Amino acid sequence: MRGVGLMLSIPRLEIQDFPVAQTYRQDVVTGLSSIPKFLQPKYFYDETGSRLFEAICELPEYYPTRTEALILQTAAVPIFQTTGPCELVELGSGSATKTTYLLDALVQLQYPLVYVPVDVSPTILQSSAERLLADYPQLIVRGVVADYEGVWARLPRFESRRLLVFLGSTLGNFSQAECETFLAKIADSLQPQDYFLLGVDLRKAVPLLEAAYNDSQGVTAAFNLNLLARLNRDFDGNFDLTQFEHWAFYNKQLHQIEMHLRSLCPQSVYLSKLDLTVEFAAGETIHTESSRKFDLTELGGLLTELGLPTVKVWQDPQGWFGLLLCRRT
Ligand code: AVJ
Repeated sequence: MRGVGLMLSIPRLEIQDFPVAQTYRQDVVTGLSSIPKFLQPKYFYDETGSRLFEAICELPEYYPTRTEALILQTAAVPIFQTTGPCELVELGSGSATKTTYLLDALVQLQYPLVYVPVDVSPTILQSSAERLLADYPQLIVRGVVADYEGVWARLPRFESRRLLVFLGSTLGNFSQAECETFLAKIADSLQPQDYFLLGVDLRKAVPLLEAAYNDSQGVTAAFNLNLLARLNRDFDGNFDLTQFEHWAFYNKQLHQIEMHLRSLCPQSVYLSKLDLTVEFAAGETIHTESSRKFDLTELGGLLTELGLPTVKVWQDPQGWFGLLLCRRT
């Protein structure tokens, strides 16, 4: 037998499973039966889709990931000098590549390292956590498998203060109304004196925006079309991927990139496991994603209204991307 209880140790990794809403079937039926047709962007991220998204982040035309990383390098230490010691909760942590800038800052300031990644993919969560644990010997990870739709509001707390992080301009996938609801839920889930760190893509010259979603190597097109391959696989469908094309453009009125899949001919598609027939006219589209681009003043106003006033904002020198540190009042 070992000593008398003095060796008690805490496991460095725990992953908790919150049930993810099972609405995939219904969402597909609803979207493909609507006029105009649409599918929710969260369904891009099967294994191939997640891999293609990582490839998008490395594209020369896709500036957001690299620009946000650059900002984080400068901002990380000042962020924690503002917040003081706190636990780090990240929504949609994914590969957690950018998280290392934040963890490095915690190390540098000699603060405790408690990281709570929240992601829908248990495999990505597990592998990114293991990599971080190997790189940061003082780190404790309490991962949660969940989607963004509210379960994270009930996360157990490990430190008295929390920094909730939502990076990569994922907020841009929400409509204005959804965005307000989501941010209100975030404000609601935080306690006074907690902090919220938000990374958002900003409005800029249209050619730059459109190039980021129409890359010359066709990776974004493959990412978009993969959604049809996924539906074929999951619902035994017969989408002919050569009869659809990727279409992305900037909608100036709504300040958003829109991605669609456009039918090249009149055609009929059958998804056997849904017993669903979908008719397409030539040129008809499925709207697969909106990626809104933000105005910092406008967004700051909304955050303040919701009880999350901005305490500091960082941007890259070109003003392409913004990082907002907000404090729960
Ligand atoms: C992960 C939603 C921020 O909107 O730029 C990249 C997804 N889609 N290229 C974005 C995406 C096409 C990305 N977000």
